[in-house]
Parts: sequence; structure tokens; C-alpha cells
Amino acid sequence: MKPGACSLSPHIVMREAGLPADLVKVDLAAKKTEDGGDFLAVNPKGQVPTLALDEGGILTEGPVIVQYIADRAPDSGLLPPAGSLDRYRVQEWLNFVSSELHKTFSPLFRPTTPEEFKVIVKQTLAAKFAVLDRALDGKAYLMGDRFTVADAYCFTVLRWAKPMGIDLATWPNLTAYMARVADRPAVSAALTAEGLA
Ligand SMILES: N[C@@H](CCC(=O)N[C@@H](CS)C(=O)NCC(=O)O)C(=O)O
Repeated sequence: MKPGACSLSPHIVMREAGLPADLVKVDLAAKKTEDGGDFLAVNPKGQVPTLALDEGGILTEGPVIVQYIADRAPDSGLLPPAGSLDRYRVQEWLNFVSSELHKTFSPLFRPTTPEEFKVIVKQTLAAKFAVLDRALDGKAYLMGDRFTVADAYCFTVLRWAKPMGIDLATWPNLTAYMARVADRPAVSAALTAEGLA
């Protein structure tokens, strides 16, 4: 994991699921684990999140990892049962966050991205935030009253808005949503554990 990176999403889900989270920090630039190990030998993609499985091997790709964790705690309500329409709805949100938000944010973190392109990226994000803001109107979470893995991922990615100079106050439902999610005991514990509280 890297504090505040997209690995925060499965970290939150582990805590929401009541499962032990054994976190290993990674230096993403050097591709080294905190004990000096070669991260690329663990995950050839060189990316977090990377989940080491009890049965051996790893699982990668955040939207898949959170579903794997939630399926280990089916009573948590973090993910509706396989085959239900609600399950596809959660996956619909996971995909939206991954492809429309997460990977749109990415160039903002790169020092090599030209400033003119960053302006376009922020405009693109603003349009997506408006979609989310409308979807959250009158709802506590993306799926309604129930917090799901999609909220863990969405919250994690939306946290990047502020450091990137995007003021979420433009979208009142998003602002309220961020405060609501941050207030959850498991989320607050994850933020504290990552030194982000
Ligand atoms: N497709 C991956 C992307 C994960 C990703 O972008 N992770 C970032 C941190 S948020 C990372 O590890 N960046 C370092 C790199 O790509 O070298 C997923 O959805 O899990």
C-alpha cells in the first residue's frame, strides 16, 4: 500500500468487513517494499493495490480486490449477492470510478504532464463529478442507504480532488458524501492507520 493511494480502498473494505489488514508500504517510484524487497518480483505490474492471498499468489486490480474481500464477509452487506441486479449496479459504479475518475486523475500526479493538459483533465473530471453529484441526490451512498465497496473506491479517489486544487464544494452532494463516508468508524480507522486523519 501507499498512504492515500488507491490502495486505501481495499484497506477500508478490509476494515468494514472486519477482516485483519496486514499492510505493507511500497515505494512506488523505487518499486521497493518497506523491507527493501523488490516489489516487481511480488507484482510485475508494480502497482498498488496488491493483495497477497492466504493460498499463495497475489490478486491485483482494485475493483476486483474489493469484491474478493467483500465476498469473504458476505454478511457485511458490502457487496450484494452474485447474480443480483444490485451486484451489477455496484460493479457499474466500480467501473465508473476506475475508468472515468481514477485513470482521469492519474496525469495530474505526473510531474511531466503539461499544464495545458491538466486544465483539460480538470474539466473532464468536473463533468464526471456533476454526474456523481446528481446520482447522490437524496442518497447517503451510491447504492442508497447501504455502504458498499463502490463507496470505498469512490471516496478514495475523490479525496485526491483537494490536493489537485479541485474544490468539491462546487458539488454539495459530493461534499456531504465525503463527510458522511469519512465519519464511518472503519473509514476513520483506515485514514488514521495510513496517517491521513
Ligand atoms: N489498474 C490498477 C491501477 C492501480 C494504480 O493506478 N495504482 C497506482 C496508485 S493509485 C500505482 O500503483 N501507481 C504506480 C505505477 O503505476 O507505477 C487498479 O485498478 O488497481
